[in-house]
Amino acid sequence: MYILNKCELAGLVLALALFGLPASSPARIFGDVVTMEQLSFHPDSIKVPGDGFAVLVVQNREDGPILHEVVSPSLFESGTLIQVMGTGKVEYSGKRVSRILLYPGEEVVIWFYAEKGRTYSFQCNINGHSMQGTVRTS
Ligand SMILES: [Cu+2]
Repeated sequence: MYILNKCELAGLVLALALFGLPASSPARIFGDVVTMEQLSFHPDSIKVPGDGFAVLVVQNREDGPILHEVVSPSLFESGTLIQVMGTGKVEYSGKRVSRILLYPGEEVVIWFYAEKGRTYSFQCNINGHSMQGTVRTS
């Protein structure tokens, strides 16, 4: 069996997103949307099919000038994370994504491979925030 490498996977996912789905609904194209509002993630738990590609969109929708971060050792680990895109600032530790900073109005699109039976958690702990979200797989 031929196994795609990560770049090919990302290209495939991107091609599917751009050409394979109806253009009417951005949410459908880009996957599950989690917003940051009033210092929490909404919804704080989402479910995606296991053993497949998943797309998590995180948007900072605060009314005030509140900076948030997305930190996720499980989502950002090698073998899971495929690509990160968006208007936020992505920080790296070596080659790994360490966190994503989002100002109000910014969003990030996280492409990853969701393994069956896993729970991927993500957090924002900046400035004393204690925000917690999870992606569960079926
Ligand atoms: Cu925050």
